[in-house]
Amino acid sequence: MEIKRRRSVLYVPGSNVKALAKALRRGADCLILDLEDAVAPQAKAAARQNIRGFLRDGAGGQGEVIIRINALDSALAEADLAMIADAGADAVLVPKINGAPDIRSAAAAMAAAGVAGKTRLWVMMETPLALLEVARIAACAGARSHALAALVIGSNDLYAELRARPTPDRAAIAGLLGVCVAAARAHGLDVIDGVYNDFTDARGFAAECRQGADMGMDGKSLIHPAQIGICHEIFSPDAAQIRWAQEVIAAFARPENAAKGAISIGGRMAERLHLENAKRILFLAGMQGPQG
Ligand code: 1VU
Repeated sequence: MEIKRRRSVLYVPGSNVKALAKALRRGADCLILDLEDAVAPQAKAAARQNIRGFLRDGAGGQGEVIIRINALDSALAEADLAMIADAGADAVLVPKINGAPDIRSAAAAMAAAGVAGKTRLWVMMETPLALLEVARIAACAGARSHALAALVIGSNDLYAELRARPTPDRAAIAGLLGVCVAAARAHGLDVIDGVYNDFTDARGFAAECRQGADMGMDGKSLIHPAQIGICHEIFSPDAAQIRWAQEVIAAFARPENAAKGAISIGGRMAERLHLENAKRILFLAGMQGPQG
């Protein structure tokens, strides 16, 4: 399975030339250049041109660049995809999907527009229907071209559509987030937590990052560069996790453990199934290649 570092996923409005100009230098693992909600209707065409320029001149760094297009059933998506076909991107993020048929439609629209097959598909999980259908959506993973790679939680839309109230513990949506993580894990996808709107509230943001990381989220959607440092701190493996991973890998590599499925490490059981997680931890810590 491909492992990507996707701890921090920063939205940058395609219409904000100033923010785009410095976006790569901010240090986020991934950038989502937005053509949808962050861009006013009269600014869509200019935003496309800005992003085209960014992709041609600025991209190509270490992280992934993802373009969030307008909804597939809008009059805008075709032009968004035509621009991406021309300029290239690592992935296309499709909003407002409701079920597995939308995944197939999105991949077909990308192909029809001439978007390269290696361009991945990311989808927003932001409608009640999508949340109810997430197992079938995630099961669309595995396509050879325009492969589904990540689920991105759209918590602002979700709260609004559920008529739920946001609270610090996210009680209204926590169960749904857990199901998204399970669906992603079942089909080898990454899952990126939603945004925290108050970018001046570092303490509240850190608490929400911790909650997401504890749940199994691979990273967090960000709206402001000030959120990147805290996000990296919380979504990166800590010293104890790294030590555990090194011990698990070293222990299973010993000849006397070659035929064992479960061993004791410092009085705690480790099973072979922990090996993959241990390799992932070392990769995320920058201490090992993606293949282990
Ligand atoms: O110091 P500089 O002047 O060079 O730069 C400013 C500003 O341009 C930059 N900055 C950003 N750069 C990249 N990406 C960003 N998202 C971003 N935000 C700001 O940072 C420097 C300091 O900025 P600031 O503190 O003065 O903040 P502003 O008033 O400029 O901007 C605040 C908002 C909230 C408007 C801005 O951060 C923003 O537009 N964020 C992204 C909004 C967005 O993309 N919304 C849609 C995704 S959320 C969603 O749909 C839910 C799923």
